[in-house]
Amino acid sequence: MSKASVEEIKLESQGLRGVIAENFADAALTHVDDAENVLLKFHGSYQQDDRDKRAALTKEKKEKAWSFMVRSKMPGGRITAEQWLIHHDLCVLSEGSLRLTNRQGIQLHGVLKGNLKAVIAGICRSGLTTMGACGDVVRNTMAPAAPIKDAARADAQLLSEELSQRFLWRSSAYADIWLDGEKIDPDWAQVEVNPDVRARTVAKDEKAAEDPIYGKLYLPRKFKIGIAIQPQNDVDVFSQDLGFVPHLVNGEVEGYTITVGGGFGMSHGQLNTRPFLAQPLLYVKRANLVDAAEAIVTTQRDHGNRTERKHARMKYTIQTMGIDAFRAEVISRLPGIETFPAKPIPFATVEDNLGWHEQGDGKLFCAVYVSMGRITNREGGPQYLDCFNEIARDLKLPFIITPNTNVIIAEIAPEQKAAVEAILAKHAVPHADGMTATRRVAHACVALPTCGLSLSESERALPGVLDEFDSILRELGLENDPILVRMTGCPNGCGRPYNADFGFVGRAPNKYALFVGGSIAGDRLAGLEIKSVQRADIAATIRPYLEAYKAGRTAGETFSAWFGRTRTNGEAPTPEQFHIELAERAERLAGEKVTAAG
Ligand code: SRM
Ligand code: SF4
Repeated sequence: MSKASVEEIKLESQGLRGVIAENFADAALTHVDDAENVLLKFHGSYQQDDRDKRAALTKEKKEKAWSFMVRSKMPGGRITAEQWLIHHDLCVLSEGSLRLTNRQGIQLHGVLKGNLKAVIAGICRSGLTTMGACGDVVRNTMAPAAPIKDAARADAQLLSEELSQRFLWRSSAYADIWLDGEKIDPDWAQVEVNPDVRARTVAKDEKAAEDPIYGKLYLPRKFKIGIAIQPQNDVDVFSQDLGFVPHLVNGEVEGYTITVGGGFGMSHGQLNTRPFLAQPLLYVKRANLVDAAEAIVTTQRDHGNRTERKHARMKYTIQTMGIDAFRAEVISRLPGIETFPAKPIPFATVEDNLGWHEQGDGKLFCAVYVSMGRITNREGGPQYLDCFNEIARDLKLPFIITPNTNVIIAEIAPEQKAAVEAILAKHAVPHADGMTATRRVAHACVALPTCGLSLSESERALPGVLDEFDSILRELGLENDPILVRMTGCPNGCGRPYNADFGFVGRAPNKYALFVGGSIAGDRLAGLEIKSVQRADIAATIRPYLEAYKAGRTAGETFSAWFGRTRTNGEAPTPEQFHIELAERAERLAGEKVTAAG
């Protein structure tokens, strides 16, 4: 019998139920089969194996070291002290650390099959959820991290909660499998949108019924939403399937510009796959925004490619339909709702506001740098696990996970500042002030040893690469210049490398494709500069770029602006530039000219 496709698995799953419960009830099974693994993603978990052990186990003809990754969702990265403490305590049922994600979620790795139910139930009882953290549905909604009390930020956070609520999948399978049927709505699913919406979307017992938004087939592929407030693009809004940017009139949010079609996954050498930045679609008044989001999600549901998963993201749907036809389709799904042309949305940076800041209501927040988003106690280094545990336990302060995988400690009364500082110092948590601007904003995806798709190291490699960057930057006096470096272990692009100044994309062990020429504002794609750089050659490879920048920049010019001015004429890379390195392309073009002339 041929292997069922993902579409068939979804269709036959009875509301994403499958036989997950039976699989987990059978203690003799060490892992689940492919179909159950597909469904498990919608519940917020991935089956993985320890790749550090894989080769030795294979050699000994032993089974892989199976375990599960569990991903918690929290719109805008908001997590209370109690919820943090619950995640902290759940670490004992995992490999022992928490991994902050660059979509403001939290992952636990290495959860054994027998512990998965307890971990998911624990997260749900904390008031958060893992439902829809992965799978072909709307994922965790991102929102600006900084808890500054102003109208735009308050509304962006509320919107992220409304969107999360609207796009939760509806089936009792989740409660039945993980919570023994108990209904637990996460805190943010209690937000009232309006009575009609609430009545339609609140969790119901719909055992085999069709999901009101997703139908029986759910979406063709994952779907990501982010909200950004100018000029800070911390959520990397142009990398999202669907982005929102608020506009204020008389100090109140009047409406949002909507962007669509961002997405970063590609495959090395497969010319029909590539990253895209989102493009403007419409401007919509605030009251109609969640409905507009639903019109876009259902357009993708109905027009997305369901035969080729590599072409199923909304970025390809828009390329196939054309942005004008896509817009017309969305508008046709919004009868009676007025839409307007998108407004300009210039941004300045994707950075977090690291360090201490005022919230604007008399309280303070402190954004703490977390190396590679890994909350662990490092031998001879920062004791992140103990530090945040103590702050949550003793000071009861809420946290916010940032899109650059750092932690904001929020709602700090001025008289608590010294206590926070003391706990950070006691646990050797570094202050971002002494760091290069590059280190402050750099990010790597998880990759080895847990990610089944990684081709090279990323989280474990970037700190060393940053040491090399740091030493060149300090030597050249560029330590305060914002130069965006990102790394991923494979071309799927989880570390968002394709809009960085320098993006390292894993090809093979110790080998990276080098993309150069994105932008610190996240609004320009980088092109493939060198197909394969050995890990050991990275420092020598980047040095000439930094030297040329130092020599050629005008006063105050960022690396991104300099590269655009001198190397690409400010133009985005052509589609083929994601696959063919610049030198090779230049040669080929020169060859074509010779042929044409001859
Ligand atoms: Fe991702 C798959 C980790 C953000 C694009 N991503 C994966 C998996 C689940 C591997 C797998 O499918 O077996 C990784 C689990 C590794 C592990 O061991 O933990 C994984 N992705 C991550 C995280 C944890 C990286 C991080 O360092 O933070 C991020 C989780 C965010 C979250 O909380 O939901 C994460 N992934 C991203 C992003 C960035 C973003 O969303 O802002 C992208 C690029 C944007 C995009 O989606 O286009 C991204 N991940 C992918 C893709 C490529 C999708 C595509 O369109 O081709 C895959 C592979 C896939 O879906 O087939 C993937
Ligand atoms: Fe894994 Fe690749 Fe994503 Fe990194 S980019 S986490 S290696 S899928």
